[in-house]
Amino acid sequence: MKKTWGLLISAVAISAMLAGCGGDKKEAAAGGEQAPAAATENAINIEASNWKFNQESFEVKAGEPFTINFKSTEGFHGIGIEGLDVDIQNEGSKTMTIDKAGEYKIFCNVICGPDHGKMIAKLVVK
Ligand SMILES: [Cu+2]
Repeated sequence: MKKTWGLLISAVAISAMLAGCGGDKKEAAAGGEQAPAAATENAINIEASNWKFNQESFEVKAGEPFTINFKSTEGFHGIGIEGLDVDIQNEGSKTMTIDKAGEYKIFCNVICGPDHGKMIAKLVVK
């Protein structure tokens, strides 16, 4: 009898774990930019200060929706990404899917000061 209980409890625990991480995969197939930010599991957090971004490169997966969360933590900055429709100033989010792997240049799109030109990072799509 004790063994049965043990099995039952672990079965319940396992199914709870599976339920926990199985959700929301349907969104991925749709692609596009309409999905609300909360629907994506993948997010990159880009922060800008005088005069740099918080990371030199950011990585996302090709064909999977992701959300860019951008924030200026010091000064007033923005981001654009070469070849992509990204244009955020000061603070904001954008959800998108990039199908083509490659490297995209992230730059500050606000003339923010003397070292504005140094505000460059990379978006690596794998
Ligand atoms: Cu700038």
